[in-house]
Amino acid sequence: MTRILMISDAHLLIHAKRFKDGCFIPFEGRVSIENFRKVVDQILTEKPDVIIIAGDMFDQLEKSGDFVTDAEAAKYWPNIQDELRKLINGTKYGVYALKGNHDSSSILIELENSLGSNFHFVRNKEEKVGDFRIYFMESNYRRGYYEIPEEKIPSKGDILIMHETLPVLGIPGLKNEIIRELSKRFNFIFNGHMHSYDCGLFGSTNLYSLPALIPSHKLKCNYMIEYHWPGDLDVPKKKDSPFGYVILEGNKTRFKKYTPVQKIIHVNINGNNPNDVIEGINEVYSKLLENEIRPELLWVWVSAKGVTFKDTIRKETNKYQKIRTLDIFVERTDEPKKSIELKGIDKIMDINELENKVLNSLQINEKELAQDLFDEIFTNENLSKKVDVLRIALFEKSLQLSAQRSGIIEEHMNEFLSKIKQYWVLNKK
Ligand SMILES: [Mn+2]
Repeated sequence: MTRILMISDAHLLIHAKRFKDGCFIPFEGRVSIENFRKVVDQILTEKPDVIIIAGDMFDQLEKSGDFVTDAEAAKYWPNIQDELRKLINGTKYGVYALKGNHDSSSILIELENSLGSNFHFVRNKEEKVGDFRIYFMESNYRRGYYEIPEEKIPSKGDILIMHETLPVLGIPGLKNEIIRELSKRFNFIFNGHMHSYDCGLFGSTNLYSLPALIPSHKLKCNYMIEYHWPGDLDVPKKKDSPFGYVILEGNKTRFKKYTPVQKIIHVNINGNNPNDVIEGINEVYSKLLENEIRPELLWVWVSAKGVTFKDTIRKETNKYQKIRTLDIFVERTDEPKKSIELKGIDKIMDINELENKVLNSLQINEKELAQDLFDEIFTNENLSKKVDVLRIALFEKSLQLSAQRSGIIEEHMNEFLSKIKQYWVLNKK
């Protein structure tokens, strides 16, 4: 019986972009490699016949849409390739890799060239591996698009490996008809991209969602410890590791856990105003420091209610340099924030008013990006200064710069700026 082991979404190279200098590997990158090494050792004890990568193993895609430079990624390659070689040598049929939406083909081609004939980069193709016929469907994922073109829907086989968005937790994803059709055509479907293990979704008992192999920059509900503020900080909510891989043998599947080196923490602050949130952050972070001997291994994602700007929180978390705060989410409330106002114009316009006006005038797909821009530009610090012509010009310039970084095309940016301009002029008179 062929024993297949599936891994997915390690996002190994994502920390490469953080520091663009020389041969310095940031701490986060080193921890990822350490995790990868540990999980590879664990995988080898399972004695799989073949290892399948279901996408986003390497991840060279930056938020801007650019790829991490090869020079940056190069620092990681010797380590990553060593581990991949171990996997290849520990199996009968080697490693098969599917490209995820964060992977670049050039990397997978290069791996195929350097690792030899037992590393297979497969695209929209069926392979016979041991007892199984396995179809590898390359990711059709695009933001806001959840179809699979007719000609790309594979015909039939034992196993389908794919990397698509599934419609879980209220987020949009692959259409139910497509899921049903695929689950009729294959005995097993294993899907990457979702970062969490699940089976039998949408009534398709043969559909499996693969876990993320190790933690990366994306939390996607994969925390292991959760703090709630206000709440009893001595008893945070704890969960088993959600990371790991899946083994298929005969018609039996098993999810095997991997316990990462670092602690993945979700801090949930529920405040009524910025002062509350600041207090909450400091209480939770002090508790974290108090309880941990190696605070650098605390990887924290913060979600907060009661502030408009991430920067308010970032300022506090920055005081705890040892703790790694990976990302901050701010839950928006629609109530106007009286404390934050645009000064220097006759009628003081509330920031929420401006933001709502601008956002409402944009297309849905531009809204999210515009919201990011607002987060970045409208910090408390920026707003406390008087708005004058020069400041408006600076504001426009910063918007343009962040737009470039966020991959917004110039035409859209200009349209966006002209919309904002109306409001400045309107309110100056
Ligand atoms: Mn993905």
